[in-house]
Amino acid sequence: VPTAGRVEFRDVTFGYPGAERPVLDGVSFVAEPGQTTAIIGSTGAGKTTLLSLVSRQYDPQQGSVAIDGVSVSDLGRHEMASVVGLIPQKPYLFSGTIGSNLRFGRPEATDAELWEALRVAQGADFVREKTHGLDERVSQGGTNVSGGQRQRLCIARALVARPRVYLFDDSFSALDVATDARLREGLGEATAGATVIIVAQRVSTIRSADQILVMDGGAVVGRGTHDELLESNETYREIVES
Ligand code: DCP
Ligand code: MG
Repeated sequence: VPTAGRVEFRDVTFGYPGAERPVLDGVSFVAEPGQTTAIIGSTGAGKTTLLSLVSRQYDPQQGSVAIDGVSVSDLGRHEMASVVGLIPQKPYLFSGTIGSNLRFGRPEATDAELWEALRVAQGADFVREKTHGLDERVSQGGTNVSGGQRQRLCIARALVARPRVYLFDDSFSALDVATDARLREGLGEATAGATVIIVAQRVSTIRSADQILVMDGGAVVGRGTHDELLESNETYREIVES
């Protein structure tokens, strides 16, 4: 399996425009290809903000964010879409069909590839039940797709694009434990070789991660495996026990 997508943060400081205090303060870490890096931390800790710097919705005021040694600020918008696949905390659809949503990152994808991505994302059944299948129309504010279904479509959309880096922002918390486990098992295969970063709340979602980053107040206050952090990190123990 070819591997690529090494993400490196070097001493990154970032504050939202107009805000007094930085939201991220001196964040450094490496997320390796072929591995899963999980990020855990209380609400407002800066997890979504961190991911938004990888996908370059914002640029840091200090420090650098690089993918495979290239600063993300040197990647164009179009290039970015094929390098980074973000599954946002609030998943969104574009007005169009289910198929056009799934093909967003790779217009030439075949129907078979879309169905395979849907299968992995645990979304094939509900799409099959739609009268028009992949040609079913959806709209941004549409009600014919539930929140959970929307999330699965966003996961499938990212898989179709085959990026080097996958960013899952709290994509699994709303799923029941069995679906969560099944989905992540399939994802393990589908994303093999890529860099996977998962923001999560459930310990069951992150305990098998190769590396866990513990965030608190905009800083990384711990890193290690589940067992290492249980042993050494008070903040992690508090999160796990809550
Ligand atoms: N923030 C802001 N402006 C934005 C987004 C966030 O000022 N457009 C602030 C709110 C928080 C801090 O930045 O104080 C970090 O927000 P994040 O969304 O990054 O926090 P998390 O993703 O960790 O929180 P949650 O677990 O609730 O998703
Ligand atoms: Mg968030």
